[in-house]
Amino acid sequence: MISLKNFINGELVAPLEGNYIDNYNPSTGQVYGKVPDSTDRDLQKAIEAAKSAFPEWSQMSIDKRSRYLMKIADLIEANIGRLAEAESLDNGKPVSLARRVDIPRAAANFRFFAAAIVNDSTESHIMEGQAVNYTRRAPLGIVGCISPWNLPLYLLTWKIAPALATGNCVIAKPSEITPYTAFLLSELIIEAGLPAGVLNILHGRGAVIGQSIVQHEEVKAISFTGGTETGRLIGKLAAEQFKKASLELGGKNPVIVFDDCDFEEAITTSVKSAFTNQGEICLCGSRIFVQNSIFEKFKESFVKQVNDLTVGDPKGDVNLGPLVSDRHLQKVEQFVENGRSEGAEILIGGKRLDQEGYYYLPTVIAGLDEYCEINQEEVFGPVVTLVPFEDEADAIAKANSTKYGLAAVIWTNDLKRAHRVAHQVQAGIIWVNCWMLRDLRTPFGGMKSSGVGREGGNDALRFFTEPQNICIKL
Ligand code: TXE
Repeated sequence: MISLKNFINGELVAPLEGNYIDNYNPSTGQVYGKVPDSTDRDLQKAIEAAKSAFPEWSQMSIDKRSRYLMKIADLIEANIGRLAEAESLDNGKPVSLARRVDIPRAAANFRFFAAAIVNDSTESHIMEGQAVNYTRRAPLGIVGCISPWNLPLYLLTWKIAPALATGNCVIAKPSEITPYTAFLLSELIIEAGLPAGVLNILHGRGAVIGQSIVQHEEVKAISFTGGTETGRLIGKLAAEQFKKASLELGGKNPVIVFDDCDFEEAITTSVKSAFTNQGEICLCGSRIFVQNSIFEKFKESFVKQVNDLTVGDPKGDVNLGPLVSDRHLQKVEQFVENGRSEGAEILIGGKRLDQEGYYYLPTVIAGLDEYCEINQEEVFGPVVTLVPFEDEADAIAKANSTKYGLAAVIWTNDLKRAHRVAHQVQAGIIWVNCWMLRDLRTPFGGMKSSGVGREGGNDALRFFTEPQNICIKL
């Protein structure tokens, strides 16, 4: 049994009330570990530690702060294998995917923001003959970083790294469903010699310790990634205290396939964009709109490729592992059942794997319009729908028909059309003829109910600092 600890003031400590939550292995459905069920008492300790660490950390030279982050990146890279196995054990994703994507990206996050802060600059505005204004960007103080279970270390570090780089002290709360890599990160942070109290990691339930972090008056900003309803609540609670909040929420991303696209590439990439990480990525393309003229051909080729995907033990050579939890499996299953009663044609999948663990087969659905539940709500699993469209205007209307607006993919070789459509699709991130190509300097985040705020390079540096204008009379 693996028993995790909180990371407070540079030390790994048990929760003060002594309570734990069970941690399940999704590939067996068995409990494999215990997660601290932290309370306000633990939070108070973390706040005190962060408060006393802040003066030194915030005034440290940027170069020195950057070196700490670089060191953490190096240690993550040196432990890729161990971290990838831990991430798979918690989340169910194939170990190979965690090794290739999640863990290297966590290291890249630290490295990116270590470099970004060294290269950052602030503005000055000159009033000729009268005055010079310059902008100072001050860290906020103590900030809260709350992350979800789908890309556990990758998303946690995407928040922690810019917060630390800009001189803040952090109280982080990973998802209680996938806490193991955050715990291993705290061990690496000790090895990196980060000053005590600069980063504190509290484990536990969202509605308990997560909400306490959001509401604590010493916490000046919240960076959150998770479900839209949780984000709505956090946004409200933060607003009551005039706290900054960056909310990265759900998506129901359209993939628009025009008949002039590179057909094979569109198929192969659309299979990836639908089923990578069991479809549990906010950027997954879960609604595929295909132009009428190629709909039948696309359907046939797509299903054929999905049929080749392997599902099974995430330690093996598989494309998909189990879903993250029993609760999530039931939720995905319910969406498909509701779809069936709305007249869905299940082209492939549509059921669990008949074995222990939370496995669900990659599922392709046709025969439903854009307004049915499964095309409106975030399923967040290995379920994709195929819907035909007539022309450009029809594709855009269908793509924009949900409350979400995170990402979209457009497949076409017509340059003008690509721009035209991209400018009309309501999504914060648009990929043309590709998916998931990420440049960490670019704005990252969604429109509509997919959230507020952007977490790309400069946006993150701005979020975690407060501008102060200093005007000097000449
Ligand atoms: O996420 P929650 P859940 C979507 C996806 C999924 C749904 C619900 O559709 O099915 O959200 O997932 C913490 N105050 N996404 O319920 O609850 C929680 O402990 C403060 C999309 O697992 O939003 C965890 O650390 N914190 C998504 C984090 O919030 C609270 C990724 C996310 O959990 C809290 C994951 C509270 N009141 C799910 N309640 C994406 N955008 O990538 C919970 N938390």
